[in-house]
Amino acid sequence: MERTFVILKPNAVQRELVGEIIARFERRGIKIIAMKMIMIPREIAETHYREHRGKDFYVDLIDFITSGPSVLMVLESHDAVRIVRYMVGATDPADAHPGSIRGDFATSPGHNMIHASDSPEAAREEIDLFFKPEEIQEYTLAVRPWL
Ligand code: 3AN
Repeated sequence: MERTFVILKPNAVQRELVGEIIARFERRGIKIIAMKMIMIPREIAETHYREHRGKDFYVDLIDFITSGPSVLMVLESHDAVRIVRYMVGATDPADAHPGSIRGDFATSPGHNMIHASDSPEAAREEIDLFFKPEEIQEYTLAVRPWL
């Protein structure tokens, strides 16, 4: 089993697409093991997006991700990182396939709806940045005990 970290960005909340996006993960058979809605503090956003510091979209990115509540999740499945990244689609929604979350709901790279970790190492780091260990639930799904 592998874990990945997802942010439903402020525009997902504003456009009332949170349930729609979560349902896609549930239907796929991916287990939600942590979830919360928070205003991401600026300092945490700057740590999370540190690799983009200095790029022309950096300030807009930090302003946007801290502009309203986001929904944060830890998801678990076989190959969670690759499966969720594929469901999310390309960074630029113009390149994201229809059927992917960005391909169905987003048009702008700056407001592309959702973040998902790009490697298991990044997932571990991001989960540690955003969640306390006690906020993560270890449980078995009664109907799908293999998950
Ligand atoms: P991804 O979220 O697909 O892993 P990254 O890590 O390259 O993409 O970029 C992180 C975030 O920075 C993106 N989700 C997007 O919000 C923003 N971003 C990336 N590239 C651009 C761009 N060219 N213009 C505006 N925002 C961008």
